[in-house]
Amino acid sequence: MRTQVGIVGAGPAGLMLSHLLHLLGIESIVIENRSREYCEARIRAGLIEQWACDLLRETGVGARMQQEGIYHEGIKLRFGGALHRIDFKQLVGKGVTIYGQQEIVKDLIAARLSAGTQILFEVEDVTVHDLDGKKPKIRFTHAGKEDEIGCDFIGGCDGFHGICRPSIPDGVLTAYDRDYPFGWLGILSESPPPDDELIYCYHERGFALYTMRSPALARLYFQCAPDTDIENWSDKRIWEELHLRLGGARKLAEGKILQKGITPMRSFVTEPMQHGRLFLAGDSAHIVPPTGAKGMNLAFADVRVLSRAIGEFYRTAKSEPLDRYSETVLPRVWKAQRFSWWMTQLLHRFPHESAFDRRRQLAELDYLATSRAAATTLAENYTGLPMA
Ligand code: RFL
Ligand code: PHB
Repeated sequence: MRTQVGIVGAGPAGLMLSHLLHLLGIESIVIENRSREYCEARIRAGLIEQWACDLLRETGVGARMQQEGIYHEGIKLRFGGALHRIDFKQLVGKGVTIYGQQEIVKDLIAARLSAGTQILFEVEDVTVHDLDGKKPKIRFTHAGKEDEIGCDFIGGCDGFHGICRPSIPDGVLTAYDRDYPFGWLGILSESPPPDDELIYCYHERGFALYTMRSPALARLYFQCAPDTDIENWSDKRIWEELHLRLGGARKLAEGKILQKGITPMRSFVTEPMQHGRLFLAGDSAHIVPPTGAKGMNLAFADVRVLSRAIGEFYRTAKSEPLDRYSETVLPRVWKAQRFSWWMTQLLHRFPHESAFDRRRQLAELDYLATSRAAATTLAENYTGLPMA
């Protein structure tokens, strides 16, 4: 098989890269080690920054998001027994949209397939080769047969546990990371969300987040120990914990728990995000803790830059924008890292914190609730910094 850009991974990064390249008249093939059903059912992100909604709409894959997404003009912070609203609209004139990542994945897969792009699901034994030369290759097994894609460029969009980043020779990449001493236990419940906006809850028992997927589907998370075994959390125990953390601010309707899981919390960046003709995008190059809701948005920001740089290469034969890919995207990556870390340290309980640390967190929350300058900083970052 031969194509212009071989893409490893059919998550938001890989699918959006293929989509944007198609709009520039550039061919790609996407390979994915999971099944289509698995990719379309994997529950993850929910919150999309305004520029990313515009990108989906402007590139013709936003129709269902426009219909079914829930637009939010603010969020609520809960601490000290009260709710405090941060009004994004008033502060920065922007908002965010709640629309499940798996719905975006469904919309992107449908668009790719209807345009005739090949997506090979359930591939195995993926390896990448000749990254330093002009004709890199991807080898894999599909339907029991060994196969190879010869291409001009490889999009390494295979997430944090993928094979692309580890295929870059030793000594090229520098990793910057931080693990957090907690995880999030998340559920999807057939029940109305407690509020029509997201509530970020600071609580003695640990952080909780109340979000949603629709007026009848709540998505609820709470901070848990990093080694928590989901088997030890019966539905009854989960609801008890959620009631305790919401602490009477809102009535929390219980419903059937459709899905539950634990998310580890990590900050990670690799620099550079490229080697030869392999370009990393999305979670394969960086991970943020979900508190700032930035991961999928960053994946879209990366591939927006990468697709344009590849477009420029085919249009003018200039490789300079591709050479500068990491340099171009990393400032945004690091600002999202900073914001995600800041939201995380502000709202969670840490094992070795002191009474001083708790007082400092409360003072910062109070500052956010009472200072227009502080709230504007939160609103500007949360709704998405301007795109270059
Ligand atoms: P993905 O989504 O992990 O996709 C990578 C794809 O590559 C496949 N793959 C391979 N394919 C072929 N060969 C191999 N060897 C392969 N190895 C892996 C995988 O099966 C997969 O299909 O990475 P991508 O595309 O970079 O997208 C990143 C986002 O998924 C991630 O950043 C977000 O989900 C993060 N995130 C959030 N981001 C937001 O922007 N807003 C949010 O509100 C938000 N909330 C969240 C989140 C992530 C969460 N969890 C579960 C980690 C909430 C949670 C709880
Ligand atoms: C979600 O809706 O899943 C979501 C929203 C905001 C976050 C994290 C997750 O910060």
